[in-house]
Amino acid sequence: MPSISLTRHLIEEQRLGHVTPDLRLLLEVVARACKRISVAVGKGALGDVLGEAGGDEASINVQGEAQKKLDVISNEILLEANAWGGHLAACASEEMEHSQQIPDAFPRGNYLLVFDPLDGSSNIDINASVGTIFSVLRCPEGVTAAEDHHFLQPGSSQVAAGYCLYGPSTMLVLTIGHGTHAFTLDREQGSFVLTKAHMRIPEQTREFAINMSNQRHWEAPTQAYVDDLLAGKDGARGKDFNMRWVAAMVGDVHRILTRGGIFIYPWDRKDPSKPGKLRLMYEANPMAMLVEQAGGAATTGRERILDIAPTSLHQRVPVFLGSKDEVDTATRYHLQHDSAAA
Ligand code: AFP
Repeated sequence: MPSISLTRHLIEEQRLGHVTPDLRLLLEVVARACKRISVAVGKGALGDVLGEAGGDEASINVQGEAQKKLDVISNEILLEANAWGGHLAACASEEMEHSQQIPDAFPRGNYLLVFDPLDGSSNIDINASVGTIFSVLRCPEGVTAAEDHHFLQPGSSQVAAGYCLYGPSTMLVLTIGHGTHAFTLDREQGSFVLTKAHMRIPEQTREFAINMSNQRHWEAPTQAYVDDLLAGKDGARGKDFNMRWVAAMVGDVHRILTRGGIFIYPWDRKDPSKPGKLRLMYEANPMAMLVEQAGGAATTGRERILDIAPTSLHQRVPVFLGSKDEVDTATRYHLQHDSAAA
């Protein structure tokens, strides 16, 4: 069976009218950047890429989080690749306060790219999985100088979404709205090869992913839902559950796309001003598109993530995503709580 490269897959999708030449070439540029990030991540302690950025003075990003060297390196790789890529009007990143237009001197296109250049970067120094998450939107008609507010489109407007998982193997998982497909990096050839077409998430699951250390800070319906998972076959759910937590969204989502499960990062009162930890534009939205395209579901516990009208580039949302029936059950706990409280 001849292997199908990412390039061939995207050309076949273009022939089917599922992707424009410009978007195809943009996705190839992003994939090449992810290959370079994979090389940098793979160097580990041999590559002077570990630890905090900024030397003696900790470098704090717009999220108020200490930046890792690889956060900065990965961001630079994606910016540089797309400056000359020729298919972007502007890009935005977890690591940058504002979006960045493609300078006039560079070739420009009609798409907006928003990304988390290195998701799960607290895993870097312990050699655990990390990843890059990206989302592609159309630049609004007639806009020649895209600004932050042009990115504020609901997740249902995404034309493509994907992640690259830097784990034991490097895998690119991508959707352009016609299924979710996985490609594995063939390091000898230097190309991504299709290894799983049309990923499907089982509708039911016995596996959940959540950071249990925050339990005392969750709101009542989240507590009730997780308590019932923990009660197992002796409780309301009548079956036992297992738990996993990678602490890198890309790793947890990839497991769910591979074998099912539910991933939860709920609202908690540790910082009541924040409606959740995960960011809508470059974590929740792209992952929600990938999961829905694989037959799963993604909500805030109350509403479909892809329907949210964004209000700011770095806004945060609660996230419940994965096996459709389980996400529906978790969402029902929250909606029933609200209607009882009303
Ligand atoms: P970092 O990029 O700061 O490691 O955060 C990763 C993340 O945004 C997401 O990828 C994980 O699912 C989640 O945070 C892990 O959060 P905890 O540190 O609370 O486990």
